[in-house]
Amino acid sequence: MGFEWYLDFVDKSYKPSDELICVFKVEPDGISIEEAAGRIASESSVGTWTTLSKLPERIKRLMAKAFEIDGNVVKVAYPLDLFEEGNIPQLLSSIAGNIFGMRALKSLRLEDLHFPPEYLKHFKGPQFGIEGVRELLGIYDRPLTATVPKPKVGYDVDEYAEVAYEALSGGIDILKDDENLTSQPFIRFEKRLEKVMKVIEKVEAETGEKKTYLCNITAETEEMRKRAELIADYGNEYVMVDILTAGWGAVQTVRDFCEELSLAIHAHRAMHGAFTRKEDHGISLGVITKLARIAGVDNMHVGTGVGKMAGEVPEVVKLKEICTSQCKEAEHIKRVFPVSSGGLHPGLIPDVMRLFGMDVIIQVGGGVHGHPNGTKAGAKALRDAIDAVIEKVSLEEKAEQSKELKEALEKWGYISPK
Ligand code: CAP
Ligand code: MG
Repeated sequence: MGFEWYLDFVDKSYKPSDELICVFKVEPDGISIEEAAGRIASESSVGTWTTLSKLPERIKRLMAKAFEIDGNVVKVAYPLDLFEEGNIPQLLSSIAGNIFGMRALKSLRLEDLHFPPEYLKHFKGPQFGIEGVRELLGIYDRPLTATVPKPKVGYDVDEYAEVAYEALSGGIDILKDDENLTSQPFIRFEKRLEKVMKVIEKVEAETGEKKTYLCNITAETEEMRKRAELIADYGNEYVMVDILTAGWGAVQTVRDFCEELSLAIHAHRAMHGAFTRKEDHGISLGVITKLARIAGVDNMHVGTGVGKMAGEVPEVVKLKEICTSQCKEAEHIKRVFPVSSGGLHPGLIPDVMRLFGMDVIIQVGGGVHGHPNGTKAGAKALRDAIDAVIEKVSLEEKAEQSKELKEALEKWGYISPK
């Protein structure tokens, strides 16, 4: 129609240079794939549905270009001046905003994005990264272990501290709050932090092992700052944030004040399933994980491939690579510790370590606290399963010298829970 100009945003001969590249999977609704590609590039850069009475030459240079169309996969190049330096919310308002709601598209998925060095230089990336976290904990030659007290919410402070003591004295390195545990009436944040830090002090004195606490500060940003300051006052190493429910702007604020406080950031990705699971519509976990890394988290959940949460092995491997590969476009962006969590128990540890190797934080909640002989036995069973893999012996063989591992295998065997 005379007033449309979407095809002005399509140029298959265009060769991008130093631009942000997005890869979309799109199903048009009654229009050609070229017109759909033009709509995506237009609405996510400078355009709208109709030609305009005024369009200065210099603004034409800000037009995004759909430069590659392969089946229903469209690649779009974005001039960097479209984006405010270091601003993740604004980036997503552009490349993941209105375009998801366009009637001309039946479905749209942002599959991947590639940042040029000029864009990445404005982001801090992780403060500590894998090497820094290992230094914080003094653990270099094995995966780190974490556990979330279960039931995930409900314990009061004393009950929580008791479970923490059992888990940490049983050999777990890291205690982690669950994603929906913050400061409920029966377990206020300040009290829980105080008690858990006392437990950590006690266990470190008793075992000589370093322990730490992924303390969930998720809340409004000013409140998160207060909670982080309290955590730093107690000498803990970490905060935990539910990055998607808190929001990307909040994550960037947390990164800033955690720099002042020298606190590492554990990123939980609760809510991602609302828009990552459908193959044809939404945003991929690869995009989420790349954003988390440039925003500067130190740990990031990436799935198990074998546990209760969705996410098959190839996806888990891809997400692990996004966390652990060197960032060649920006050397300063450190590597992120991948966290494997969700339905794990000792019987699945060989699978997890085959997937991840040593650079992984293995989080086991139910698989520790559901042990027939309680949390402490569950912690030891987990550590013994990891030792079995490192010693290159089977779990059954290891279980001959580990009652706790034997009992875990008797209860769960090698099941992959749903
Ligand atoms: C795992 C967990 C984690 C999930 C999150 C839970 O507990 O604490 O939040 O792993 O999923 O609440 O389910 P269990 P993901 O060890 O008892 O399963 O790691 O995929 O983001
Ligand atoms: Mg959880």
